[in-house]
Amino acid sequence: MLDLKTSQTIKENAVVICVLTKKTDSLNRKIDEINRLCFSSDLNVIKNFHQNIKEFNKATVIGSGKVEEIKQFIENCEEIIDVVIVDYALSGSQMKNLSSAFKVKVVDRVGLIIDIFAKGAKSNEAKLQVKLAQDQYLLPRLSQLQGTSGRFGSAGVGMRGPGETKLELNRRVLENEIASLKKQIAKIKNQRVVTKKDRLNSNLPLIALVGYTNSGKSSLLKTLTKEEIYTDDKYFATLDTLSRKFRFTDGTQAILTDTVGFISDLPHQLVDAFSSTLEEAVSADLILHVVDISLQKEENGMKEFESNMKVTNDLLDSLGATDNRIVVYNKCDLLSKPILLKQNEVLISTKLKKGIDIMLNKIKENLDNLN
Ligand SMILES: Nc1nc2c(ncn2[C@@H]2O[C@H](COP(=O)(O)OP(=O)(O)OP(=O)(O)O)[C@@H](O)[C@H]2O)c(=O)[nH]1
Ligand SMILES: [Mg+2]
Repeated sequence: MLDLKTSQTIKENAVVICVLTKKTDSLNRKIDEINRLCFSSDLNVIKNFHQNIKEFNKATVIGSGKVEEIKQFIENCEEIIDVVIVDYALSGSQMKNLSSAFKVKVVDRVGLIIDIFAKGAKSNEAKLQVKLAQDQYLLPRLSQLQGTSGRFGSAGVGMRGPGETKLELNRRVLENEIASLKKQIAKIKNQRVVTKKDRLNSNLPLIALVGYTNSGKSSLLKTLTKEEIYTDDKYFATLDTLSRKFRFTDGTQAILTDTVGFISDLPHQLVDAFSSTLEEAVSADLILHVVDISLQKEENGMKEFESNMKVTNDLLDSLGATDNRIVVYNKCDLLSKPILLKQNEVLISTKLKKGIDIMLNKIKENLDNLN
């Protein structure tokens, strides 16, 4: 069995199954994204399989022929396959059935994303939030997953970090822990409200950097504040809300807040668990919606950056965020053609430090209009 303590240095081999359920699902985009999630979780993808689901199989999601094909591949593969990643939200019994068929552990999209969060959580608050998400993910699956951990077990990835010993727990203990975690998170949230009031007393406007994961939010904060801020070409590099004061050239100041990135089908357990963090970001006076404009590949009538924007806007709307938003198209250094901009849009490159002054003028103008 993989030693979880050293799992950051050992790469597990994975087989990926991409499940397409809607006509509008774009295969290449979905495969790209799930592979990037695997990369962000230090998995080594050996092979990708996919299936268009027409008749939904309740027991295994994918059809029995596909299960057999993948089983054969795993058995005959030269590499030892440690895990099968299914790009779909599986129930506990579906996970168990697939795991028994493949004889390796099976992890779904939700488990994989929670796992990336578990590995990246640094602050006490982020750790508590991830633990809550893990517990809420595990609770409805507990009875199926109990006793199945280990080499051929269902759980593994998705259960690292704070919650890795959970399978020994019973339902009652887990429920108590969930209640206690919620209390602890609420307490931190209250402390934050006080801190925020202090800020509001100082009358500084709050600007939140929001957007799809890997769009360049932290890079922009780094460029603006000239501070050492962690950025990485991996999904979910940032898990903690980070706020910094910023001074405009006329001497006025604002508070800039960087936060966790969005992704399509962001697990609801994570949205719930991180709600206090997200609320803080979305209660800002102005939202800078950072977009990776280099994602120009078009499928099913929509460019990738456009569908990422839709995911972000939908989540912002559902969280009740202000519609005072400026769209910051980042990574323009990777664009081969110029693009037309609307009134509330700017084009920048944090890499080449291009367009930053124009963006700052737009932000200043927007904030001045709020007063
Ligand atoms: N070419 C290019 N790359 C950029 C630019 N801005 C950021 N990047 C790269 O994009 C990757 C993601 O940047 P981050 O700033 O970590 O993105 P983020 O939005 O904070 O991502 P998460 O925290 O994971 O949600 C990094 O590898 C950056 O170096 C840019 O203007 N041009
Ligand atoms: Mg970041």
